[in-house]
Amino acid sequence: MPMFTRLLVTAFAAGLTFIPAAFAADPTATINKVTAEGIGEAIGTVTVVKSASGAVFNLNVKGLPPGAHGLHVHENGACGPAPVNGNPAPAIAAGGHWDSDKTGKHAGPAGQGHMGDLPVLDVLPDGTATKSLIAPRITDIEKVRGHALIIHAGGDNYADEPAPLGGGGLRIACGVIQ
Ligand SMILES: [Cu+2]
Repeated sequence: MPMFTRLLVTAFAAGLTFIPAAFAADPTATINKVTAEGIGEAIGTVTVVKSASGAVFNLNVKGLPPGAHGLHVHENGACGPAPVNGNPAPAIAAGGHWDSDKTGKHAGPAGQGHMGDLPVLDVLPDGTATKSLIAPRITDIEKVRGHALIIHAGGDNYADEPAPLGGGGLRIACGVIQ
């Protein structure tokens, strides 16, 4: 076989060896601050990994107000502002909570509501949070790709009462999971 052809065959065989492995990186997102004006500075990352207990959201963020914050996977892979009652509001483009089972209810990570209901994110007094949070019902981590991770201004009581969607209110940070 001529050298040129032999090289091609060798390269093709090597390609066949590697392509099926597909370099399947875990789902990940850069998280940015969000305001009514748009998408702001990057404040950290999330990577989603599989475990026997469900999907694990490994968060590493900074620059947030200390305390408890509602944390959810929202439906759309977008973080831009959009009008609410005529006024622009942060990250409305992300849509509502990711609700793949069409439950229409917010029930927290252990409940039978939105698939995107995650554990509350506790931010330290210095504004940082480095956490591994488990979503027991998300068994296929590939399904979180194309959705947005949202951090809310307020906490989350894992219910729609007394306030809808856990009461977290405004969206303060967002990242599109890819
Ligand atoms: Cu949310």
